[in-house]
Amino acid sequence: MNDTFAEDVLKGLSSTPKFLSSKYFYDEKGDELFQQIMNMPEYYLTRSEYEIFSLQKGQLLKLFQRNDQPFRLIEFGAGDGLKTKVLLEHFLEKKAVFKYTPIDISGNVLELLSNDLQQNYPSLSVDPMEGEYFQMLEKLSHTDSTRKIILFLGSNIGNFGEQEALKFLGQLSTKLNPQDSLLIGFDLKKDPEVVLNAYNDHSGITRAFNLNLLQRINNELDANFDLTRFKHAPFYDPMTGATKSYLVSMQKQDVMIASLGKMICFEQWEPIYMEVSQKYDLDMIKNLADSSGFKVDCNFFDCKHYFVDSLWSL
Ligand code: AVJ
Repeated sequence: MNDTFAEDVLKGLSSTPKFLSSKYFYDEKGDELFQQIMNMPEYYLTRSEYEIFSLQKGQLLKLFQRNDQPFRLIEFGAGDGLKTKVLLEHFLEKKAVFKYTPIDISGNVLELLSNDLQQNYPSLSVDPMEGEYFQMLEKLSHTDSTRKIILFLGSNIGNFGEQEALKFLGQLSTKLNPQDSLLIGFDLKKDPEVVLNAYNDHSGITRAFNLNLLQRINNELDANFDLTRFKHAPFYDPMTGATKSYLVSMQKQDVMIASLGKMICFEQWEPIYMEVSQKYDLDMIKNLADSSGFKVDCNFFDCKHYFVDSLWSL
């Protein structure tokens, strides 16, 4: 586990241009900072999806249940499940027959979520799986033929960028049965100022979230990044919809990563590419579905049309 982290850091910081993978943001401190991000006034994504679920949970249940069939809700990367709870609560109230399977690579996250759900909804059947998404789907397919509804929410797909998203979804489509569906959350193109502010908040939480990855490298790989010498710089390109975050070295400097025995040299104003948060429009979404083996059944929007949860089938 730590080995891949070390390898990926070494690879990214030895490349031109330098990059780090946003999947490494989420150590304990990173989890905490992301919680804070979701509560910031600028970070509209969480609230938009929460609104979609609150106002359209009835319609979603109808589509998930079809002719009163049982189903299994499988959530990729569930986190604290705050938004999902809106659905779970409603489905229980309507006496729907379903199981909830959060999948996550962090056993810790899963245990917190499962305990919390059992406490709050004793009648809910929770069946968590710890591991990689596709491996766990594969495992399930041997033991269970119940209709699967995959939840991939919160614009998590945005971190893949367009090409990687295509690859991921193409693979996913081969792991599903004809009756299965995918509910996937996309952040939509909108006023560039609104997008940019979500990644450049006034309180500096997103800045801290990015810098925390350098701190993590200091902690886990015995490096000596001076966090005050890097500037958080996010950009939104309204044409491609890519929001990219960089940490830019404010001066020429050398950083030692002791456990790798590696010196990393920065020129003044040299960036480290940290994250992409891809924004979509409806044409891009339709193209993505078509070219990955899905079709779009139905789109669920919030009132402002900031965000869409798109229901796909094969
Ligand atoms: C968890 C990928 C949905 O890209 O909006 C939030 C992560 N990064 N602020 C996003 C994130 C900076 C977030 N996702």
